[in-house]
Amino acid sequence: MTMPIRKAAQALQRAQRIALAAHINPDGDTLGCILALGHALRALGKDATLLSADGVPDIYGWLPGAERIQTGTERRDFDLAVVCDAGALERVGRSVMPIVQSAPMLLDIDHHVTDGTAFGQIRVLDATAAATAELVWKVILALGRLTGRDLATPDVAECLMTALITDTGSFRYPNVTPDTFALAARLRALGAQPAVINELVFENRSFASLKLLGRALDSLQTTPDGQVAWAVVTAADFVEFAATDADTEGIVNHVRAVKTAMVGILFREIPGGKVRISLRAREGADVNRIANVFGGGGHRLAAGCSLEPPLEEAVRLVVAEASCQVGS
Ligand SMILES: [Mn+2]
Repeated sequence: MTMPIRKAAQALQRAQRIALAAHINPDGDTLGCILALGHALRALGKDATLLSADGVPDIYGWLPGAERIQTGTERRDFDLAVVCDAGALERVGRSVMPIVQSAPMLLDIDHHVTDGTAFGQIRVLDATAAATAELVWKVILALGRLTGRDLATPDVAECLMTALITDTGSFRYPNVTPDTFALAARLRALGAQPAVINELVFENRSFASLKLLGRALDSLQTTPDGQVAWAVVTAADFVEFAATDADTEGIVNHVRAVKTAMVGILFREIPGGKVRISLRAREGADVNRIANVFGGGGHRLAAGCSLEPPLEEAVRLVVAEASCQVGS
């Protein structure tokens, strides 16, 4: 057991009132992590408050305990706050920030590369973990050893398996390690069912999201050498299907799937707002560098930025920068 994991488990054991916070635009990893910790803490008779400033997206509404997640609370009596998968403290969101900051002790559990944005008195950080769930699992095991309780329940397993599946693209991304599969095997043995989770998360889409996917693919274009592929969702598309930006989740992966594409880009013209841009790269390209040019950021293989309208100008600028960077 590493030092930070022991310290984290001790802090959880000592605390009675604990706030657990997800990041904004919550994904399966951040939600799976706070829910798994919540189950473990409740099993120990502790008062666990689960917070997600942006609520719970429909595709995660079935997760055990998801109905208990709150967007905020007036309470400021927590003796410990835990933030999972956030990258930076601000990413808990404006409504949750004062709650987390009111706690005398803060625990940061994360697999994001945190150059200067790590926070809290206790930090369980490991950039080699495919999902923050791998670290939360170790903390839960350590807490179980400290308290003499078996906290590895089927509910914990289902939440953490969902985190692994969503953060690894169903074990398809380069972040997957032997440790990821070892944990997946443990969770499967505890009853988590990857087939069911995959169906609930990936085949549980809104009508609008599939119509938007159709519109986006219809707009698909590439540079003459095929190395940069892009697609657009217009403000008119959003209005026609009464869709929100959340309905465009995952479309960019279809854009990057073009055989010749090193970089895939999805442009969304948000009605009355900015043009939001998601970028995905294949191994060998770096979309973080492209996003940085426009004031955005992310990782080498996945990044984002936003530009002022008009859409056509945003497309022209970003595609030009991308094709310049991939050398086409
Ligand atoms: Mn994550």
